[in-house]
Amino acid sequence: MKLFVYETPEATPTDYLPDCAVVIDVLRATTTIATVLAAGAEAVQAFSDIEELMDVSAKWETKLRLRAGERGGAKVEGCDLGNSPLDCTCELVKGKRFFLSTTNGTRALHRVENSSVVLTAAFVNDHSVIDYLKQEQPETVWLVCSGWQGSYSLEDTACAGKIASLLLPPLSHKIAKSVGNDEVIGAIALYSQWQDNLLELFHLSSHGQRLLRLGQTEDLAYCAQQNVLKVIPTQKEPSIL
Ligand code: 3SL
Repeated sequence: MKLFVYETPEATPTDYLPDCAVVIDVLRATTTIATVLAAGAEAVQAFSDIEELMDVSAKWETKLRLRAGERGGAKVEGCDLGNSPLDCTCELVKGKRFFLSTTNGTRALHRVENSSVVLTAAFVNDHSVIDYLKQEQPETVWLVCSGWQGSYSLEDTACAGKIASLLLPPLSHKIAKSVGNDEVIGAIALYSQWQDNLLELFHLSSHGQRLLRLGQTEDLAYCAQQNVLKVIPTQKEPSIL
């Protein structure tokens, strides 16, 4: 397996795709996706564009759908929900299609949707994704961080670092063949530094600060949990997990 970390979707190559792309948006899109699927949703359908979400979901029976839209951290008017995983209870989502559009996470998914296998990961389901990768051993794996509007985000890169550190043997020149780019080493270093204090890292991060200003303190604590959901969100057709 050769592992690459991309710190933003924009940093991914445009002339080829990997055998497996893992999209990461810890705060909060991929945490929400894992939560919704673990709670029994029929599927998550992701959109970059809110208008397209509204048009496609309009063809769905009202009681069998939920529309979730977030921009700048806040709920989009006209949607049933924003992007808080804490709203996604079994009672609400079970059996429904979850139509989702967020600022960065759904855009990152769109970027790699034609890869042979597309998964999403967050800290809440990290071990499920790691176990899948260990078992399937795809030849090339991209860990694609969603970042924030083209810039780096600490929480996504830390999650990529955890996945990389548990997939690779201890770092030394002997594993250079498995390390696709220097970002892999940087991500592992970030995770190693903060692994026992992820919540503090989230409070320090720019998007964590944005969510705190919006009163989403409990969301940060939820998203900082590790390995609490046994779910591997896997794309079934482009943008549908
Ligand atoms: O950017 C995104 O895709 C969202 O996850 C951002 S938020 O956490 O919902 O504000």
